Amino acid sequence: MRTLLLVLFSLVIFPISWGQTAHPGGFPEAAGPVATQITDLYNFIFWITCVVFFVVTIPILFTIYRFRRKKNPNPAKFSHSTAVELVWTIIPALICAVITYQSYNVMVHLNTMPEEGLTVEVVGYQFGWDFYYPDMGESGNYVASPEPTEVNKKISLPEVERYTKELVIPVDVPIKLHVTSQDVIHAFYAPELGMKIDAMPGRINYAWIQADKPGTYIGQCYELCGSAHGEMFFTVKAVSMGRFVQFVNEQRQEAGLSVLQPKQIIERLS
Ligand SMILES: [Cu+2]
Repeated sequence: MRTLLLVLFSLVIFPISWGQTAHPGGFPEAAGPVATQITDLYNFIFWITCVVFFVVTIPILFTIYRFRRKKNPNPAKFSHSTAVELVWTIIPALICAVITYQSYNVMVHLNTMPEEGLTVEVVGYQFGWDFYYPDMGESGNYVASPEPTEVNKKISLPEVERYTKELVIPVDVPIKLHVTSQDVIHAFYAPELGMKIDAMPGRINYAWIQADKPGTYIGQCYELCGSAHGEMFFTVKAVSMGRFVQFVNEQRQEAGLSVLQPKQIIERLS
């Protein structure tokens, strides 16, 4: 009996302590609404499965103990119970319906591109990323992320200095990603922002992200695409609107375009 209690106790403690860690379920801290919705949905389903686990396991263990052969040499011979069978069909069906409803809502939200926001064209290639801002340039004259000049300390190793291209975005603005590839299939993956989408040659995939607070978020290719796939990092840098305006104007000057007023840049975020 003491062993049984110990087993039950550890079964209870494990998921609770796991759920209370800094990164519940192993997810990185959500940095925007897309990631928050995914993490919340995951945790919601996780706790439902915990409850189901105990509701099923405890009666089974109790039954094994209570109706063991030693204490019950003459077993009951009945079979079937319409009431019980109805209960264990209807309740799981309801649980599945609730999970489906929640998942569907999140999926619709994630797959509906916002009307307003900043459009960014993401192009993957062997082995790196290009980020273009079509609305911030003039016809045929794109504004793009510059070549990296500084070592990315977050992902550098003592023996490897890594340079990553930065996708600079303003905070609290939905970013509409048009994702494609120049050569083979890659995948745009930014875990803290909750987005992973394939970059396919000859096709544009749509997705959106948003950052709630300024910060630097690591992204990487998530499709085995060749020899340097593991080095195909990028950085999403979320900055204040003031800093974003500055960035756009720097890149416009680089492209030989005129400087825009902050108001003009904000008007273009639609
Ligand atoms: Cu790749």
